[in-house]
Amino acid sequence: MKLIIAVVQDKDSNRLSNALIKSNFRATKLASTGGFLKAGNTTFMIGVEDEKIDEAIGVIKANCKVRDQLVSSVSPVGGTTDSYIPFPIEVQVGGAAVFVVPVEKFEHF
Ligand code: 2BA
Ligand code: 2BA
Repeated sequence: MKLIIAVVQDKDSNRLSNALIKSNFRATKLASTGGFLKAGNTTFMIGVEDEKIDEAIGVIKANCKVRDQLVSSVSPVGGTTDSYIPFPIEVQVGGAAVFVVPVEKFEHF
């Protein structure tokens, strides 16, 4: 068995939940926060039998979109650190960051 940990955008989380149920995958959703954007995202923990890993990742891929997002950043004016002006930068937020980790033991009672 493996545990899939998938960080996805909040906008995709309901669609992904429904798709996982439809494909008969069990999952747990955790509210999380991106370290860089400091905005909410959703982390799915999906316990899956080894032979179903690719299918589960396929469901994630099909339901999570890449999006561009503007972030306000600050930069020193004129190279000094005396004054800062905010300016927008665009980052591409991925559809999902997916980790697959081995599960030593799974008990369910
Ligand atoms: P839920 O996903 O809210 O599921 C609550 C209960 O609903 C489940 O109890 C199960 O009896 C039923 N259920 C879930 N998915 C189903 C489906 N596709 N078809 C029919 N019935 C379904 P438990 O199996 O005892 O799970 C309790 C909670 O533990 C789950 O809450 C979920 O948050 C977590 N969980 C269970 N198995 C998991 C797994 N393989 N990976 C990740 N989280 C899991
Ligand atoms: P955030 O940390 O809020 O990052 C959002 C997006 O900002 C990232 O999208 C990336 O395009 C950009 N970004 C992040 N750190 C950056 C940096 N130091 N410099 C420039 N741009 C940066 P994704 O890479 O698709 O990541 C989306 C979310 O997935 C992340 O939200 C984070 O919560 C999670 N994530 C991504 N890689 C991870 C990793 N290696 N470990 C744990 N979580 C990860």
